[in-house]
Amino acid sequence: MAKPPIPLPQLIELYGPHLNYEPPGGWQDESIHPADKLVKTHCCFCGQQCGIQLKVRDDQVIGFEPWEDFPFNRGMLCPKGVKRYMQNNHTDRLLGPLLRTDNGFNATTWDEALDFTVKRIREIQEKYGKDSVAVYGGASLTTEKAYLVGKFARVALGTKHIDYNGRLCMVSAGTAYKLAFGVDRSPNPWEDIPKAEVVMITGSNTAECSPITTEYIWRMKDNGGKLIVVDPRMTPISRNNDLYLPVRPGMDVILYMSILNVILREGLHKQDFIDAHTIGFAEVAESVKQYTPEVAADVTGVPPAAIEKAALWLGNAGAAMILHARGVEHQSKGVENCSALINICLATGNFGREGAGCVMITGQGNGQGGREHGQKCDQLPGQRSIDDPDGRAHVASVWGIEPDEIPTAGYSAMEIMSALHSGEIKALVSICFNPVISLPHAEFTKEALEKAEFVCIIDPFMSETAHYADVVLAGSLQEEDEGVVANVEGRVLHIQKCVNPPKDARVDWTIFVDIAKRLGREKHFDYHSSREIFDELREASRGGHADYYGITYEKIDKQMGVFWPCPTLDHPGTPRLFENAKFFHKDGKARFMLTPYRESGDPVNNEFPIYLTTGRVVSQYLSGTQTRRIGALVDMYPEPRLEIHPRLAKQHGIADGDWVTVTTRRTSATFKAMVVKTIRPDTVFVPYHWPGKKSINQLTHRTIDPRSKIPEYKVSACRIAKTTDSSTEGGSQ
Ligand SMILES: Nc1nc2c(c(=O)[nH]1)N[C@H]1C(S)=C(S)[C@@H](COP(=O)(O)OP(=O)(O)OC[C@H]3O[C@@H](n4cnc5c(=O)[nH]c(N)nc54)[C@H](O)[C@@H]3O)O[C@H]1N2
Ligand SMILES: Nc1nc2c(c(=O)[nH]1)N[C@H]1C(S)=C(S)[C@@H](COP(=O)(O)OP(=O)(O)OC[C@H]3O[C@@H](n4cnc5c(=O)[nH]c(N)nc54)[C@H](O)[C@@H]3O)O[C@H]1N2
Ligand code: SF4
Ligand SMILES: [Mo]
Repeated sequence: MAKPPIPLPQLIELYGPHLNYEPPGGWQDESIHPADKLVKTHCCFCGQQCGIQLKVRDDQVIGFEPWEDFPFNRGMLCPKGVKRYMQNNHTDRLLGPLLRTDNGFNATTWDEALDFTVKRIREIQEKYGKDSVAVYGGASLTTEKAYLVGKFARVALGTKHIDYNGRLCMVSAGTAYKLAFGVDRSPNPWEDIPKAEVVMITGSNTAECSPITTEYIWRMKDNGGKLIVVDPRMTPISRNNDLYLPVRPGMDVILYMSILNVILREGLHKQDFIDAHTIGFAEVAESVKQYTPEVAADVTGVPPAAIEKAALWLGNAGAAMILHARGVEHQSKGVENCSALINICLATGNFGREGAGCVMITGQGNGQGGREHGQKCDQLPGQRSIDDPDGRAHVASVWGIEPDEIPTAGYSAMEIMSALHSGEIKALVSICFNPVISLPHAEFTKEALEKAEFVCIIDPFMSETAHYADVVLAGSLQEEDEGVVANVEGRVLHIQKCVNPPKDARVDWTIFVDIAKRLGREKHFDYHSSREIFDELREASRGGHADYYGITYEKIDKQMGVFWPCPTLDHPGTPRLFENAKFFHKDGKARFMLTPYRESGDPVNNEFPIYLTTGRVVSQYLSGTQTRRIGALVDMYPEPRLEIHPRLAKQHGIADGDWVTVTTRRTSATFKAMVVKTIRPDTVFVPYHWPGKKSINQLTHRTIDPRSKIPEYKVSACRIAKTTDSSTEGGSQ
């Protein structure tokens, strides 16, 4: 029977008065409330993983100091980093487990919540088989937790269906990099960026989403380098660019093939490098012949002269870098887009040297580390393929089981939600993931969760997805446990435990250990600290591409981070991959990949003539569960606005601040217009951090890239109309 969502419970009624520490003079007022200690750790939000010192008093985070010695951000922080300390004591923190009843959620004991969870898992698995229970993990978790979630699914539950929210994020890049190089990591340390003569940034709102990277770009410009920006919107990074290519959403691959066309036409490719270090050039060279700048201009909306200029700059540079993010990856041809960028860098010999490379700007806090050690449906620790017999044997020996006991590859995140919707999967255990807001076509997600026979959510906050749960387990925040993460560069960092979780909330990994014990698998989950999990992970990753064996907490502290692979204890780590153009495929060579154009899964036509694209703003983070609770951030950008060009606005009689109804093939929603000259006149943009009627994911579609399985958030087709009725706007659920 379908179970409807329960509205937000009154947490005060459930838990009684909160433990909050809110000094009258403000948390930052040192004279009134001096800190007990300053802890050097990292920001919990994006993949930049800025170093920060958190101020702690009475087991509460009360403020911060910059950490100027940490080399990546040298004390700099963005608005989210500055305010992140406010989440630790927030009145909305879940302070213990909750159970669904006929009258809403009731507070309960951990024993009761965990016993019930295990009872339901057992009943469902006995009735429908092991694979009827799926697990969702997340890339805000430390690597220890991410590793444990993968092991928990396969060893404690015995299910093959385990995947994570990074599936909505960098997987197109990951797939393309594995195909080209045999490994999934940005090849360059960020210190390479200022050394490039030309940098092309595409599909990245760098200044708002990877703010510290902006400073590396300015340094490149100060050194005399040139900046090319490709985006349907002129975001803040393009205010100082030397060349701007206003690509039409979803047409990237043609633009990049055209750039390669000009490079080859002008003979700017490096034939010696291509012959010595790559495979597949001839087919790719042939495939780009048809995309002259004139042909490409018609489709992409980028003038031929701009394509020529970009190609000449990239082709003539002694060292060039391409940086890309979700703008190219969130497409049903996200893999092709990334491969086309890699092809440009391979053809121009831009790998394995300072200031030369193609790099993805990983988004989530532990987006890199979270995708290396087995919470992906097709992967085992060390970035091993789950199909690789040697890898399975190695991991099984570390886990103390037979290789055959490790399930085969299961469904990806989107496919798990589809299988919940169709009834093939009956139950979901989800940590650190808020699919009701973050998956496309929200109505479908809600239907799927209502159909599920059992949903268990582990989160520090009552996320919108937790409203659909049978059990909500109060988990921990990043500052409440020790562990490691890997930043955008592949630099492994040490997260310090600053405080304990409040009241009866628990450190995440202990929850999995307790469930595993109740399932009779205690032998395989006998951990007493994060360090013990890390030590096992080091062994499990040993010999894989993402080899962590030589990394220790102490070494990270001493070196301010260790870049993987790091195979032995005396190995210093590997900041730049592919030195001397040696790639990770067995023959050491990189692969050119063919990148044929395909139509978007939601094409524009007469009925839906406008492109809708979605993304972020600087003050909010992802589904907003954390940042929508921090008033100072909410004030910066309180609600989603629809960015629209004055020309398109005029055609529809829309002025700045008017209500606009946007309709896609799914449904309609209403947003306030923000008329700006910085967006293509055939495209509108809405950020996605809000729930309910403010959620743009009501309108997006579920087409996925066939190889990476990423949704096409960046390309939908819509029509718009001015409305005076804002009744479809607002509301929370
Ligand atoms: N403030 C803030 N920072 C964040 C996050 C956050 O939520 N808030 N999240 C983090 C995470 S998980 C991620 S993944 C990153 C995301 O970081 P980004 O990828 O930089 O951010 P997005 O806003 O998703 O999209 C990037 C750009 O793609 C452009 N774009 C849209 N369609 C197309 C297209 O068809 N082609 C091209 N070339 N570009 C297109 C958009 O206009 C946008 O400027 O940010 C991380 N940092
Ligand atoms: N339309 C549109 N949709 C998008 C995107 C887009 O550009 N456009 N971007 C996509 C991208 S790139 C991403 S990464 C996804 C992100 O989408 P989600 O992963 O769903 O978003 P988060 O807000 O990270 O949700 C994570 C949940 O984990 C909880 N959490 C945070 N830290 C911890 C922890 O340490 N322990 C536990 N137990 N819980 C924790 C938070 O409270 C939150 O409820 O959204 C995707 N959705
Ligand atoms: S959100 Fe990202 S850029 Fe901002 S302070 Fe945190 S880690 Fe740094
Ligand atoms: Mo992301």
